Amino acid sequence: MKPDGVERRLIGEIVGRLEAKGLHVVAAEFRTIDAVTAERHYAEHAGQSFYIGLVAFITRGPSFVMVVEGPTETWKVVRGLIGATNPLEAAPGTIRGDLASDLRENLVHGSDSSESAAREIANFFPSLA
Ligand code: FUP
Repeated sequence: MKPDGVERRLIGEIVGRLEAKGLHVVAAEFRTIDAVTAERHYAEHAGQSFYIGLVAFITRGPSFVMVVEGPTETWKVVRGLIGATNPLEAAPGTIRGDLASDLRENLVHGSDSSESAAREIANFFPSLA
């Protein structure tokens, strides 16, 4: 969960949606993401016009970083709950569709494949990798 989610007091709402779906939070920390971790996480976007603003946003205050587990293809289940990247295109019923309206400040990140999940868990929770 990104800093906007924490600032807007949506930790309970968003974790509640993950848990209601049957997923388990197996690691979590309230943490201000440092620039090195943020730049590693968003390396694929380096050079894009929105990159500097994105890194500034994600490091501006505490995030609620989590690892969640489910029976199978958890990354896909989480992406379904989150909705489309652009909240204006996210379906009602999804986290972004219901709760967000800004492309940058879209509340949550979710890994987009099991390979990304492994890489991102190693970046944010090296002790679990
Ligand atoms: P997602 O996989 O949904 O997290 O989205 P992307 O990896 O494509 O983009 C990462 C983040 O960059 C998005 F959550 C929002 C932000 N972004 C912008 O701010 N502007 C853009 O034009 C595209 C993405």
